[in-house]
Amino acid sequence: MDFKGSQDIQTLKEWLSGANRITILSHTHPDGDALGSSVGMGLYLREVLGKDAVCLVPDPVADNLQFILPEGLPLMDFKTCPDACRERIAGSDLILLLDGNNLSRTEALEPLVSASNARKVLIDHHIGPDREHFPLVFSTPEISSASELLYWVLKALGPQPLPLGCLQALLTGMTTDTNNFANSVYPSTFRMASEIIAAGADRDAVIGQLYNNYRENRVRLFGVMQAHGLKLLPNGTAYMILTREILTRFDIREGETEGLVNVPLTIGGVRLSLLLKEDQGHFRVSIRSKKGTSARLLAQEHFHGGGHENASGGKLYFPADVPTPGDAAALVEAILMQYCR
Ligand SMILES: [Mn+2]
Repeated sequence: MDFKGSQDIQTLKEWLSGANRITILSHTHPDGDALGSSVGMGLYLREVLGKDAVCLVPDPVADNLQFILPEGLPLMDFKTCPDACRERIAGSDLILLLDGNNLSRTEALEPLVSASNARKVLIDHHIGPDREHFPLVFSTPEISSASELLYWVLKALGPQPLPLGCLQALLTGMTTDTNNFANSVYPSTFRMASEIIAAGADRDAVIGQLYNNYRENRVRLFGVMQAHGLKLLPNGTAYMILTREILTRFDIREGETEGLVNVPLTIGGVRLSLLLKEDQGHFRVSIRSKKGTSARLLAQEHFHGGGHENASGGKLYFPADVPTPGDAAALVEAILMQYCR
């Protein structure tokens, strides 16, 4: 993963030096990789290049990921301050999208970004990069995360060493997308981690914040779902439905169900796991699979979504896809039974 000497790096360097107001975007419901890469980029732009850099996300940052956000790097979210976000996007001379392959992943921000005259750069690891909106694209699907891709891009941009806060954010983003080195790990991923830890990043702190800092309610919800909510189908697929009722009963906050969809895959013989989470007018759908079964195709074909081969997501709308939330289980079972024969 060496971008040194590449024409795209040269172009990025020129665009960065010619820009002052730079806005870093990522996708809706920003996860650890979206935030880790955004923060890594933001700190690089501020501390190394001295730019007016701001991170901008479509939705508020989940409480359990707040620790990624450093002081001194502004982050705005569109739900909380739409007018300021509109102004910021309109007044930017460079816009970067991280951890999203398509401008549509920013949902409500899409028309604002489309209308802006800023130069636009995409840095992402999902297949099918949006070259229509982004004339400059760094897209590598054979990599752990947007955070890792950005690490190699920033290394090529230089100068070395990169600020420690930037490295720490990238390490955090990569750790969440690989589920702590469990999936999507490449030789370059270990090299990145090794270099960052050697540079002084605190991996114990990252692990402590990500995996040993949950609220009791979240742990109890996982127990209840595993005992009573998990449905196993005879074709090696599994699903769980988080209804509004159970989310309310356990006082579950944004981000706190992260990881639940992976649990059924720990069972031998289960090759695909699906989680439905009730939202306003739709279910958010998360899908994880083992090698050889495509989570991406299932999301594309049945849930208006997409993603990675073994980790994808989408939506199930009511009443468009399913008459009422209560009918979702039957529909999902039929889809899963037909999908994995
Ligand atoms: Mn990612």
